[in-house]
Amino acid sequence: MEAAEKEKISVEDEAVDKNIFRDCSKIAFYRRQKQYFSKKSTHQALLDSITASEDSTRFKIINEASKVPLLAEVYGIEGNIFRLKINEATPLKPRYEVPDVLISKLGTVRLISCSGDAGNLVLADGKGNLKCHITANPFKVDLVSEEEVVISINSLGQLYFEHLQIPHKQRAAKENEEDASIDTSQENQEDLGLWEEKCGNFVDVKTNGPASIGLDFCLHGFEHLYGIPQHAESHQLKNTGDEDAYRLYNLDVYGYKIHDKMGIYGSIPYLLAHKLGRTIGIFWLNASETLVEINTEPAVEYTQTQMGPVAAKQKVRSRTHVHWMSESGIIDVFLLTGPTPSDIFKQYSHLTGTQAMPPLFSLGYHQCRWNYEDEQDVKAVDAGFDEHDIPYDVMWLDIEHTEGKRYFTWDKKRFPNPKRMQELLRSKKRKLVVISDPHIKIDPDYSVYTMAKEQGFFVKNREGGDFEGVCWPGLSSYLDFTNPKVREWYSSLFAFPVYQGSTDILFIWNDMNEPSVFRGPEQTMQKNAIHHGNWEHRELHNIYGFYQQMATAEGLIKRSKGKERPFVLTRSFFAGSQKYGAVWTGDNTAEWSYLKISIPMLLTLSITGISFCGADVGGFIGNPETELLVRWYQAGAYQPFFRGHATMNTKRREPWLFGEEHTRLIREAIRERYALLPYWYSLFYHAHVASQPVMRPLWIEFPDELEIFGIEDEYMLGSALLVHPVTEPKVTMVDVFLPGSNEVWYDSKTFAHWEGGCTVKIPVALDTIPVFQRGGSVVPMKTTVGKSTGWMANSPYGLRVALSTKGSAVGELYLDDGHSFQYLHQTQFLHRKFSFCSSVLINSSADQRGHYPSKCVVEEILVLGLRKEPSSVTTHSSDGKDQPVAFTYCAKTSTLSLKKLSLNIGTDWEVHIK
Ligand code: NBV
Repeated sequence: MEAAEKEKISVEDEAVDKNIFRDCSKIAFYRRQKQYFSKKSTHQALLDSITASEDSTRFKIINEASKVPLLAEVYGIEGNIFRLKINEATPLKPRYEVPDVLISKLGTVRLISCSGDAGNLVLADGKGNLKCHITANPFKVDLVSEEEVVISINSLGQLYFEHLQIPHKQRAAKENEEDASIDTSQENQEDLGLWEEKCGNFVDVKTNGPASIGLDFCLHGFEHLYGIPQHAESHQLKNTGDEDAYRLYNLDVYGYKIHDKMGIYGSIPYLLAHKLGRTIGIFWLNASETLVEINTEPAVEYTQTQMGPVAAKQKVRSRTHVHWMSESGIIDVFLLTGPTPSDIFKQYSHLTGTQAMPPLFSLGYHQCRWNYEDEQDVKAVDAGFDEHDIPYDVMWLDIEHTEGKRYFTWDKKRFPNPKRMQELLRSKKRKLVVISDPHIKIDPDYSVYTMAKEQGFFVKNREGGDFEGVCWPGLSSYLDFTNPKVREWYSSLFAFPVYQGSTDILFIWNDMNEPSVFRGPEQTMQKNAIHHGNWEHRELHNIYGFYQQMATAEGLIKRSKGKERPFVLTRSFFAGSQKYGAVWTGDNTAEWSYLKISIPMLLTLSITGISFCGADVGGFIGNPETELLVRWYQAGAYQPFFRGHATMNTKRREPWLFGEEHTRLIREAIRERYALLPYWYSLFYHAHVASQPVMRPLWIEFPDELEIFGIEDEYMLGSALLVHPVTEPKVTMVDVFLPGSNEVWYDSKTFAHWEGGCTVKIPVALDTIPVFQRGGSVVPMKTTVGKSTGWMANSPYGLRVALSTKGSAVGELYLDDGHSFQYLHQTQFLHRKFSFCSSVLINSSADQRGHYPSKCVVEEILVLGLRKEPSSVTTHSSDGKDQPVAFTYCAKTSTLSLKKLSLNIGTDWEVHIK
């Protein structure tokens, strides 16, 4: 082990060192904004300066104290989205505007000025769906949708904009006095961190001086807010008060504390709010350090005496104030007006793109450990799965597989023949994932380093040399992924002839890309490091990891000449990362509380676009007790990205090391995952084409049920399955809330059923995973489970039809080759629709464009909730042939079971029950 590594591990064996990481009170721009508001100076919109172009309306805003003009631009965007940009009208130099996140062509909707004068102005889209009322003094915007004020901007007057200035030392004292918006007096300089700011032992020298921005939003009638990952916190956002805030700053926090608002690996500055009848979203497109304060004012009922005689009783709606503050950049905010949760997901993906369609193998089980030691180890672990009849798809290699942490190389002693090892995995229809971090060892004999060095591809320090920081390989430089040329070059490193020892079953894991810099301020890069285009790191810190994953995914696509779908897991992420692959929740701990928090953490990622997300099964740090490990496998089997992982000094924990009974339980959990793969894959297709999250909080499916808006110990997978993982030790009973008073729910194993709208007590043993199928749904499954997804390509399907209270059900199945882009370019896919109505189950096409020569048949059909035993069951094929079918009926559970069928999945047919 090298020195850098030893040091890191010994530091990190301790819990999170709070002294390394900052809270709001230590962040200068937060303190500055707070101080400013106590002075109450306002902004005025100069509405007589208004100009309109094809796609935007512009006007100036003046701060009454500084008199510095700001330029506001208002846009209507297709799909009921409103965009407000505020920048300095004439900045000393350009301010950073986040590129590459918005998908290329945002259709704009022309906003027409309907009425107004210099004091007020109303803009509306042609259809009158969206109106925006601008008040000049003090500046305020009300967003009106369907005649209801939904969001007000700057109603608390927290618009804040530090204009770029000539460095104070060069500035005339007179000028200094004139600017009353910021107290720049000498004694206040250091405390306010205007030109310099301390962070631990570091001094952040700010060439551009203070440049922070802020704005408040009032959400009328909303008390339930969600989003802004990543925090190890509850799904529903909490009130922060005035001295705390959710922090968005990508940091490597080993063993992060739970129920904390500190920033961890990734940031998505996107918040959702939901109330009865409407869901909205605020997307704050800024990649610098960002803080979000949330404060809800509950509804108040005033009595006659308080309000006077006018109204006997008046109710003031609840509202929530959201205050965004960023260290630099511009104000560029998108307001998504819903009104339904489904609309919100479409609106957000219209801006940032949808979830990449994952290759099928990546929805199987992944086996990881830091580290699988050598080829022998890999072989033995791989064989262990077969010996114990446990399906798995992917073997993972952590940093030790490389030659001294030089990515794209292999440790020759441990992995003398990487291709041979991959051929072994290939013969089992399995894959390999290896790690590739963004730091590059400074070593003149390492070709990746020398090539990058020669081309000037590293992030620079203030002095113009390459930035150097310590990470796993020792002293390293960091690739500047913000530069498109660097991305292009980096992606070319994945070409098979360049990446020696790689084959087409090798996929990639990007870690440490916050970026993590040992001994750096808060374990990351200095904010004044310099990127492509001469931008400081502070401007774009939160998007660094996004770019690495983008370049990696492009590399994997390119190596296959555009044919194959990539798989890239990233630790750091930003808005839009969903387009490039999967995200996991980093270094969690093998404790029950971390299993529990994985649910809200994943729900939050899911509703902010990242459907493909997961948490390390078993907990990365420490040794889970056996019961916890089993429960974690059971939960992980029902979470989108399913990978077991453990850190280096932990005991081995392959699924068969805990005695026969526990091996059986883990095998069962993993097999349940594999049996449900057709459903998972169809959900991912839906996320990919229709923007709907795979893992859903209950409020999305039941938006009119106030009592469930805060539930986060259970969730929906798609709209058909409700999962309530057991997350506590020695539990014999769990309380499961089954929503919907008109719904019926079926236990997925026993087929017992309950009416919705109440909490039921479900007895649980160690082999119970509480999963319920919603009446009215059809879930496609596989009837047999193989060694890996590859073995199951042609295996038969089963359909589990759960009838609604009205005796009907619908569902879908999507399938394709599971790995290529042919589904997109050649419409090589099948998208089938199942509907059960009036005792007939129909398999029909859901998308006529698709065609795929599947040999698969539907072998089993289970109908749950069929009240009467049928007298006959016949299949009816599209060529007009009818055939009687043998069936069994269980009166106790009202279940009809059809077996040994042979109905082609891709053709139209019907099953008639009489
Ligand atoms: O590469 C080693 C680990 C990795 O196993 C883990 O999953 C990452 O979250 N990595 C962090 C770096 C070091 C952790 C102490």
